[in-house]
Amino acid sequence: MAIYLGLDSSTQSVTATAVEIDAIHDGRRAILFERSFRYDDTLPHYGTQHGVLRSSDPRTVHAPPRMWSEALDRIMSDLVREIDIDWSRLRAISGSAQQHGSVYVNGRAHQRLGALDPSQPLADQLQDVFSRGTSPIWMDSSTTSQCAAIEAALGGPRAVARLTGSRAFERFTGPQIRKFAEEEPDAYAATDRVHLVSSWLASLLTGAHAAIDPGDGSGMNLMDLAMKQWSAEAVRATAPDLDAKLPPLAESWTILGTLSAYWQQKYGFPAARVVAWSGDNPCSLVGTGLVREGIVAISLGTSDTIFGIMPTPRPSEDGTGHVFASPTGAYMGMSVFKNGSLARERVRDAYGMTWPAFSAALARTPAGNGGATMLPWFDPEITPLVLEPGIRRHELDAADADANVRAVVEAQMMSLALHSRWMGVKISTIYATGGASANRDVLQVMADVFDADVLQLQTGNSAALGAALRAFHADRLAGGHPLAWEDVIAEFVLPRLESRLRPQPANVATYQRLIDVYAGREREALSGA
Ligand code: XUL
Repeated sequence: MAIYLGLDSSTQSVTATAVEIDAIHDGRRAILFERSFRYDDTLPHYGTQHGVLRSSDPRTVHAPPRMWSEALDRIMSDLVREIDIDWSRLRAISGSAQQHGSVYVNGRAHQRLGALDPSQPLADQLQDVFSRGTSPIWMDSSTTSQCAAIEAALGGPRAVARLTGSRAFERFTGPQIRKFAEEEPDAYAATDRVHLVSSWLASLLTGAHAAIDPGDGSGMNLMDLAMKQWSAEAVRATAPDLDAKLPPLAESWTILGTLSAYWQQKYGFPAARVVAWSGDNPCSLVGTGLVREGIVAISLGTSDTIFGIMPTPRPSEDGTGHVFASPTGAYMGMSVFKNGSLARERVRDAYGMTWPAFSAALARTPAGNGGATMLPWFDPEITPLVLEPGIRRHELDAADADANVRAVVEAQMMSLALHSRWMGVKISTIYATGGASANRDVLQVMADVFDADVLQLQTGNSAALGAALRAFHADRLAGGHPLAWEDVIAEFVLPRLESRLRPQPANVATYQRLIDVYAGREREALSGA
């Protein structure tokens, strides 16, 4: 029985999911365990709130790369100490990480990665390798001028979208690198390698600078999406000498190496294969089983995302969405919303509610909220682009707790529906994942707004499961026994049929009217009227 491990380094927490597979007879398949901790709770010395460091400017959001590194060390140590299984059966490990965040390291990193001392904590050995102490993450929207400069150099937003899969977005790594090079040229010059969170953590596991996979590479505005290679033009338009600082790109199923001596000697892990890491959304595509076109998934996490597979890339003409390479070898379409779980939490906390009370408020209020709506831009928003945060209420009494709960959820669902129209897919079934997908009152609003059936999956953490399944896929391929993706995911990502929520016709009719009202109010707010 082989064990495959998937790690997910997300905005607020780190998760490990292991699956067990009878590889010889293709028999037993089971999710062995899922384990998680929040950075704020377990690593409080980094001073993060919800996993991030904010500044007085709401557009700037960073996180400490040493914290992500220490979290990796910590979860690996938790696994061997607290989970009583025979770890010598671990065959391969892969990972998922929040997308776009960049890790800047100097020339010392190369040697240090290859000589990590098992008698010392990992984080202590990384004190002097970061050429930028904190990393901008996907919640950062401080690079509008850099986006404009890159788009101007490459022929405009549509040209950038056709080349890289997305127009220049504030959180994407290229604009972020450009800002660093402009504002801190010396520190940029001292940077030997610019990693993504995913490739940095993979480097720590193998003990050598790891490649970036095309799935996560698509979130940089630097990769030629059709070729899955760095675009020389985009790299040149971004920052000086960047070509020498980028890790290579390698297919998502590449075996990067094996767990280095540090992990073997310190924790007794075997020399398991380390498979290229990817972004959390590309991993979730696998972990929700969307390996063929037709179904979409909605992940309700720190960010809310909607995504589905695309056999060939069709970039969003209106500039809202993204096309990413999928770790299955195809492509994926996606739209991303920053005001996800933290916005739901803000409303819950503003009215002193628990989650059950939040659900009860949803259950006792009518679909459509009597026409009351909220534009839920607690933080600057990605989709649609809102740089000045602020919530806006229409016909909504701020003192009415129940109506505000319904308003935030309806706004999120209507925005997901409006801003995924560019994908041109008639959505009839949605797989729901992410923390808030456990809330069936929220999912009923989703079903009614989209006029689609909504199904829950066996696990809420599809990113970590997707990483574990990618490790399985790559291990079989490397061993000369490739499996079709349907066979990789079989039994692991079955939607729970008993969980099916169906749209209620009367509510669907209500939302078909309200979504136009919502779109109008959104347009008005965006035009500053
Ligand atoms: C994707 C995005 C977010 C992060 C969150 O483009 O910005 O979904 O990946 O982890």
